[in-house]
Amino acid sequence: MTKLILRALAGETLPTPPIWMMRQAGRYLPEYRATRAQAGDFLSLCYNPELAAEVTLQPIRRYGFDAAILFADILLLPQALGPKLWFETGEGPRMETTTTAAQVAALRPTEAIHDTLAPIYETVRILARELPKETTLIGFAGAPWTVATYMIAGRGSKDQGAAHALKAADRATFAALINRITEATVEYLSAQIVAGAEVVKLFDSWAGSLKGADFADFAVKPTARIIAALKARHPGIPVIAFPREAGNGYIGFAAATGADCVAIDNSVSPEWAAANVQKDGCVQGNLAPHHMVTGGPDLIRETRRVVDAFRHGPHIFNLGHGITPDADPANVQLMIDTVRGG
Ligand code: 1CP
Repeated sequence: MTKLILRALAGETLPTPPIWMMRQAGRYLPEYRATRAQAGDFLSLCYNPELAAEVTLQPIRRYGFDAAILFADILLLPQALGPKLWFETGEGPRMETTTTAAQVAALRPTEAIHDTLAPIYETVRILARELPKETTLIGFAGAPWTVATYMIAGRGSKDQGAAHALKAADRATFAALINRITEATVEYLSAQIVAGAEVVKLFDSWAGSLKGADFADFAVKPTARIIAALKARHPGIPVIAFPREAGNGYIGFAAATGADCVAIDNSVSPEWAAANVQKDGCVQGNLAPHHMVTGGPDLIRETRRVVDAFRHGPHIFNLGHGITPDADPANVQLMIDTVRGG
C-alpha cells in the first residue's frame, strides 16, 4: 500500500503528513470559475461527469494534493429522494421542505436514487481512471442529521432551528426521516465505492448543535449504522467522519462509530485534539481556513503548529472547514510548502 492517505488511515505515523483541503475545487480557483461558467450553473456542473471530473482534477494538477474529493454536493442525495433542489444566486441552496409524516412516507424508495445519481458514479469512474497513481480518491455524503437540517428548513440556517423544532414536536417523524436518509446514504456511498472511491467521508457540518442524548441518537448512531453497513459490504473501506464543532463529542467518536479517522474543525486546538482524539487513531485537520485569505507569517506559524501537534500519531493535514471563495491560491501553495518542506 503506497498511497500516503491510505497509510495514515491504516494508523501509520508518517514523517510528513499527507495533505488535501476541504472545498479544494472551488471558487477561489480561476480555472474552477471558468469550468463552472461553461457548465452554466452549479447543479449542471455536478451532474456533468466530464466537467465535474475536470474541476476535481484542477487542484490536483495545480498543487499535487495527496487526495482528490469527488466534486458533488451533500444535497444531491436528498434531491434524489424527491424534493426539488435549486440554488439562489448569491444566497445558497433552496429545497422543497419535508416536515410531515406524509411527506416522509412520500419520499422516493431508496433503490430509485440511482436514476438521479448515475452521473455522480460516472464522475467517480472517470476519476478512478485519470487520477495520478499516488492520489487517493475520496467519495462523500452528508451525515443524516446535516442532510435532514436542509430537508426540514428548505435551506441552510445558522442554528438549525427548524430541525430542532420538528425533533421536539414530532420525534417519530423526525426519526423516520433520519432513518430514510441513513438507508439511502448507505446505498449512495456503496455505489461510489463500487465506482472507484477508495475512501468515503461523512460531513456532519451541523453536528455541533446536537447536545447530550441528541448527539448520541442523531450524530453517533446514524454514522455508526452507515459505517457498519459499508464495512460489511466493502471490507476494509476506510471512512472519515467529520462531526463539525462536536467539541467534547470528538472524544471517543471513532470508537463509537467505527470511523477510521475523525476530522477536526478549528474551534478546538490541535494540542487538545492530539491529546484527546488522536490518542485513539488517525485525525484530519485542523488549520483555520482564514489563513488561506490572510497568508504571511501567521499562516506559516499556525501550519507548523498543526503539523507539530499531530506529529506523534497518524495525521492527514487539512483545514478545519472548507476554503472560502476569497482565498488567495498563492497562500494554498505556501501552506503546502510549509507542510512538506518544514
Ligand atoms: O460554485 C458555487 O457557487 C457553489 C459552491 C459549492 C461548492 C463548490 C457548493 C454549494 N457545494 C460545493 C461543492 C461541495 N460541497 C463539495 C465538493 C468537494 C470539495 O471540494 O470539497 C463538498 C464536499 C460539499 C459538501 C457540502 N455541501 C457541505 C458539507 C461541508 C461543509 O462545507 O460544511 C454542505 C453543508 C453543503 C451544502 C452547500 N452546498 C453549497 C453551499 C454554498 C452549501 C452551504 C449552504 C449553507 O450555507 O448552509
